[in-house]
Amino acid sequence: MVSLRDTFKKHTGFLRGLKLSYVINNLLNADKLKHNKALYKKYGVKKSIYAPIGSKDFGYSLAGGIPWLDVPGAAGMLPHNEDFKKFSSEEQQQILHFIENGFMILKGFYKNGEIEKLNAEVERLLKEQKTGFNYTGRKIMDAYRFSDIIKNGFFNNKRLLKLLDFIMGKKTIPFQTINFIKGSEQRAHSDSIHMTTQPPGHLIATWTALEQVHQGNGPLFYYPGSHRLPYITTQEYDSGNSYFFIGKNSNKKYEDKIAETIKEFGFQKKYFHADKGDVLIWHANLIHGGEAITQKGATRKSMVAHYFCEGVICYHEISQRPALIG
Ligand SMILES: O=C(O)CCC(=O)C(=O)O
Repeated sequence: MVSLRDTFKKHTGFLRGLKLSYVINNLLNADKLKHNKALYKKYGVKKSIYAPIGSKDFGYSLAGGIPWLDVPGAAGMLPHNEDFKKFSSEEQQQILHFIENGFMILKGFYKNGEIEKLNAEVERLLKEQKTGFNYTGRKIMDAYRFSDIIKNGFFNNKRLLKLLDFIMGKKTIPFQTINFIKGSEQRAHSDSIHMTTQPPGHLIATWTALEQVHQGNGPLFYYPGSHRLPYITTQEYDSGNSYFFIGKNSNKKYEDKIAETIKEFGFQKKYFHADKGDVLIWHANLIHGGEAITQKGATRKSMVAHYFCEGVICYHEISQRPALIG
């Protein structure tokens, strides 16, 4: 007999393409959208907070300002900034590196013992079926919801949040975590198409190595300097979106567009060959992805965390959904 769960699974592809399913989900999560009432007013968006939303609703407006470190000349101002002076000289160098390249690396940010605790937590949550892999088969979403160690030790880590708030020049809001056991093998993309803000660029992400990462187990890759490209939205490629539907191949076409852009600008691919406990922080618009796994059966335990900023509209440009926050 076909179970309800199987029927749902069979149709999730269709439901994910139907804007109405998100509207229903938005209504069911009204509490996580209520902050948008004031924000829509602030940014002049004249639509319901439950309705689909996308870059078309804003035009190309930068009203509200771009992040302070994206403003030309930011690097020259930093040495005079009192809060900047409080970071260690290694962190200061990395912040300057972030401005220029769109990413920074914090070697040994976490101790081995902390990482071992985190790995044990993820294993326990999987074993107890408190969490599992999402539809991609690779991503464990929001494990922090079931574990104080993941939430307080990593996602909301005070030292990390202080740094992120400084980089963004605004208070950051922890949004989601993604744990990987194997490499993602995800094509090159920028997070700004998946987690979008108005004004643009108010998202930041951290990537933590939970074991050693080398060329064989599908390292994270990235293109230094690509964060300076204009933000690519569904208006810059043929998304196939219509009034009722999200284009069936919108994500693939987006990734094709990014592949073309990398070629056109000649960006150089780099890999993050990390040690356990190293953290890489990337800019909302840095192009990155997961390299192919060439060592059969190799694991690549890692955790990504995404942070939005307070006071901006947060949404998902590909699926045209407002972000549920809280
Ligand atoms: O960890 C990876 O392989 C890539 C992760 C990624 O691209 C993302 O979370 O945006």
